[in-house]
Amino acid sequence: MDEQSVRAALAGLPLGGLRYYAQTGSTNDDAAKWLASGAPHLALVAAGEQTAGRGREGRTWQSPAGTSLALSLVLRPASVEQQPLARYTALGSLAVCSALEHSGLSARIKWPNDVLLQGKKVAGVLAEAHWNGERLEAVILGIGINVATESTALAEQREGRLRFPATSVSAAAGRPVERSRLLRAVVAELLAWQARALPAIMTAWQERLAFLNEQVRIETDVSGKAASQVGRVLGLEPDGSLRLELADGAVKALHFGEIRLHPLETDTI
Ligand code: BT5
Repeated sequence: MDEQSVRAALAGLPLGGLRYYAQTGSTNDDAAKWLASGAPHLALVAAGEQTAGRGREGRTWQSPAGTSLALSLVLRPASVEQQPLARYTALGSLAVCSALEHSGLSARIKWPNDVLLQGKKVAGVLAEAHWNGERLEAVILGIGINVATESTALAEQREGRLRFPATSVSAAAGRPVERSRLLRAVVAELLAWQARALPAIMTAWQERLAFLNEQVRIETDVSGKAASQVGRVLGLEPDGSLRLELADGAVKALHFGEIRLHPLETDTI
């Protein structure tokens, strides 16, 4: 995948602009720099490899060369629009799910931001808000996808141990999947989903929610104080919080933040 093939793959899509790097630190950082110099709505940064890819809360994300997709889309909200930040993360996961569904794969969203195929993480989403005082200037929506089968072994090698079992699109599909085709499908879906209204996004998110009606372990780490609890996933609140039924029957809404979710049977780190 080079600049020419990326531009050809994305031809005709109504992007605000496109920058491609064969290798970069982090496409979210590139998009932030672009934003500072006036990146338009729907400006896209894509890279063939990231050397300093970022996950949530200071964690790292591996995008090994030749095997994965790394992209970041700039979304500038209309000035009157006040939407929960969760919406943007949902856009990213939904776009990946829809693109995979076109290839006959059934993806699920592990709340809040992971895309799973066959119960394993295939993609991660990092939505970062950029404020101008009180005003939300833009959200940079970053997506990393494991495409080739080697991507997960390479990621594991570099990370040590992954926080959650990982897979790739090619491994789940049982055949090699071309990165530029998947890139086009994901970007086309991103453009479609970002134009949809909040209720449609929330419904689609809930329909793809992993572990619905299943028991999960929730780990929180608030100011260095770790806690763990078990509950059954009931669904989503209108603002994208996760509705959970605890062992004593109490129903609790979990907000975005320092939360980790694991299914009980594959409890990992
Ligand atoms: C995420 O964070 O899953 C969000 C990842 C977002 C990456 C994209 S790539 C384009 C854009 N530019 C960036 O710099 N970032 C975005 P989180 O839920 O915090 O998961 C991070 C954890 O996933 C790490 O601690 C690792 O254990 C694990 N991990 C790292 N690389 C992985 C990979 N390739 N596949 C599966 N798991 C991985």
